[in-house]
Amino acid sequence: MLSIFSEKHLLHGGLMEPASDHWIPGAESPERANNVLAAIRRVGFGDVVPPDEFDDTHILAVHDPDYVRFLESAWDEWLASGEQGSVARPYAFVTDGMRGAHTENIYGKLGRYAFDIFAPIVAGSWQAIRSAADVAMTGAQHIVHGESSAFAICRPPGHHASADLAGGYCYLNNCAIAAQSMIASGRSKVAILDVDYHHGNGTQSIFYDRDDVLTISLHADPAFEYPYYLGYADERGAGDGLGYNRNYPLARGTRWASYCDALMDALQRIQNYSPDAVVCALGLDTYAMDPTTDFAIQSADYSEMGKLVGSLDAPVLSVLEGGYDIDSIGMNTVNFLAGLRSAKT
Ligand code: SP5
Ligand code: ZN
Repeated sequence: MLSIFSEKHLLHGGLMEPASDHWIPGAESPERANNVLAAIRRVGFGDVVPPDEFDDTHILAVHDPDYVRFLESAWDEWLASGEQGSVARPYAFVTDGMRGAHTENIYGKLGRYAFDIFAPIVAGSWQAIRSAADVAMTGAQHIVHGESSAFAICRPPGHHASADLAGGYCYLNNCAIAAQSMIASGRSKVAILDVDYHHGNGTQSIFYDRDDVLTISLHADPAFEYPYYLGYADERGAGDGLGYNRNYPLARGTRWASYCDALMDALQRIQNYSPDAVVCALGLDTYAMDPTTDFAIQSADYSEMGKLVGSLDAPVLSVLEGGYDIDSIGMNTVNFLAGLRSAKT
């Protein structure tokens, strides 16, 4: 199976994040993608290639053009405003009844285009963000050209990013961009299966009123876990999209047995949809030892997970999302991909 990787992800790094009364190293670190790449090389899993460069067409089909231009210019605008330091981070956000569109202040814009404080911008962020979208689109093109599987090593991740909001370490929605590029290449139906520990709120929002992209997410119940405000079972889509979104909120401490039951139900729904292609938002933060989450999936379970996803009667593009146990993210990713590949051959 071909993997796509861009060194430019390194330009988005050195970040810290708040933990109660102090700052800690950001969980979404460059080491994550580096360790995934190293594991793929170590086991000789397949070729790794750099991304092709695409224009903005598919990005602008799922994101607000003003938002995309803001991400691109935010660092320069922040510097031009006279700020000093290495990180631009929002802290004031637009809520109902407030007017988001009017401010010209850089912090006003940072907050207008984010829903939390976990998507800061540093000097090289845009280059990494934009390259991750190219990584995803390159993977999508391999699927369109007839490959049965491919793996996009995207960093930063994307599934929390909506049409015009960054958050949860995400800026551009790599999975949504990949799915959109497949649609633009003539696939009439694409399914996105999100197995990250957190609800794929951005992906859900982007496709909520569409029936050409089925969105399904298995995740920790937002009643107790981030992102709290979306990801409940009664969110089923709207308008043309009614019936084309499905959420599987799962309990704290979920183990493979019950995860597998939910996954089989999700896979049956995808099979009933008979998509031309599947995009799997591959978060490894369901892992039992992940320092930031509370599920109990074991390393060997990822092989089974990959086999089940690979049993779908459609090609599968896997796209890296979360996963914060640095020592095991590589092994767990390779286990998933090897399981998937074994089902495809
Ligand atoms: C792509 C992805 O997996 N994003 C995850 C973003 C989750 N961010 C949550 C931040 C939580 C901050 N830590 C709170 C500690 C409470 N004990
Ligand atoms: Zn996650």
